[in-house]
Amino acid sequence: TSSSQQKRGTNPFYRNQLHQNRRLSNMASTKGYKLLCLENPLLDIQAFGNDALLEKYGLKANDAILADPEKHLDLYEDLLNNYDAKLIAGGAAQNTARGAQYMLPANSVVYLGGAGDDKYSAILRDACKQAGLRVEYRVDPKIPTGRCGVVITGHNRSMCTDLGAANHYDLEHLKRPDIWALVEEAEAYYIGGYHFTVCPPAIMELANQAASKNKPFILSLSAPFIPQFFKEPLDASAPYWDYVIGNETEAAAYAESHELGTQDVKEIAKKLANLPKANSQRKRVAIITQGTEPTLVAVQGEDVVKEIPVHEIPKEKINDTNGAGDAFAGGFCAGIVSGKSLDESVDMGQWLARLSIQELGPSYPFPQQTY
Ligand code: 26A
Repeated sequence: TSSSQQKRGTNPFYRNQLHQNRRLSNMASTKGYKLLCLENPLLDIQAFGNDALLEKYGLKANDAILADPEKHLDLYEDLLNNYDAKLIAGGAAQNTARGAQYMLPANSVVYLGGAGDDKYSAILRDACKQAGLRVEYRVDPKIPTGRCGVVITGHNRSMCTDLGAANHYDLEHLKRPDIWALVEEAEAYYIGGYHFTVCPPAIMELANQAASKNKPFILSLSAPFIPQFFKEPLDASAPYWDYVIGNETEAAAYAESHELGTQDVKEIAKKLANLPKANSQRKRVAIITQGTEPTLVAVQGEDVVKEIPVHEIPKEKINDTNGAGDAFAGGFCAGIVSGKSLDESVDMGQWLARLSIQELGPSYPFPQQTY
C-alpha cells in the first residue's frame, strides 16, 4: 500500500482523481438547489374583513403597502382579536419558492431573507420544511419577524406589511461563504421585487452573478408601488432581467412611472421585453398575468405578443386569490429551471395558481398533486 500511496501522491492521474473526488463530495452538500430565491419572509395574519375595517386603517380593497407606524400597527392585533385571523406562511417570493419546490424534485429550491428568532419565524421554518424548501434566514436576534396583515373582502385582498427583521437583510449574509456557495451552485435566480425596499445591493450581486455565468435572472415586479416609488433601484436591475413577471396593474404602474405613453398591456409587455440588456446570450421575456384573462408573453425582438389562456376554475371553488401571482411565478420558475419551453413554463405557472386559489392564503394543496 505504501507504494500505491506514493503513486497517488506523485502520479498526476491519481492526483486529479483525488481532487475530483474531493470536489464531488464538496458538491454533494449544496448540489441540487437549482433555484435560489431572495426576498422578505413574512408571516401573514389573514382574515376575512369588511369595508369598515379597511376604512379604519385607510386601506384600499386591493393593494399592497408598507405599514405606516403611525397608522397601521394596531391592525395586526385587531385582525387576531376581532376577525379570527389565521397565521399563514407568506412573503411573496417565499410563496413562490415553496411553489416551485412543490413542482420540482426534492432539494431543488433554496430561499434567502431576513427573519427574527421568535414564534413567527418558527412557524415559517416549519411551513417551509414541510414544503421541502431549504431556507437560509439572516437571523436578527433583536428584531421580530416581519408580518403582513391581509384583509380579504370578496375577491380583493389588502396587504399591509411591517417588515421587521426582513428589512435587515444584508450583503454580509449573502457573502457568507456557506451562503455564497449556494449562490454559485444555483442555476437560476428569482427575486421578489418587494426586496427593492430592503437591499438592492444583494439583488445586484445576484444579477451580476447571473449575467456573468449566463444563468437566468427572473424578477417579479411584485406590486404597483415598486415601479412607482422604487424606480431607481428597479431600473438599475433592468438590464439583467431575463424574465420579468408582473400583473396588469403592476404593468400599468410601470408604464406610468416610466412615461411609456401607453396603457395597452401588450405594448407595455413589448417595451419591457425590449429594454437594453446586459447578457445578450438570452432574449428577454416579459410575462404579464391578467387574472382570469389570458397571460401575455412578449419576447425581445419579436413583434407578436402571445396570449395564453388561463386554467379555468368554477367561481365557487375559489377560496381566496391571495398568493395567486406568487404561485404563478413558482410554477413558471419550476418550468424554466427544468428546461421546459416558455409555453409549458407559463402553463405550469397557471396550473399552480389554479391550485393555490383553492387554498386559504398563499398555500398549496396537501396531499401533493402532480402536474
Ligand atoms: C415589502 N412588502 C410590502 C412585502 C410584501 C409581501 N412580501 C414581501 N414584501 N407585502 C405583501 N407580501 C406578501 O405577498 C403575498 C401575496 O402575494 C404577503 O406576505 C403574501 O403572502
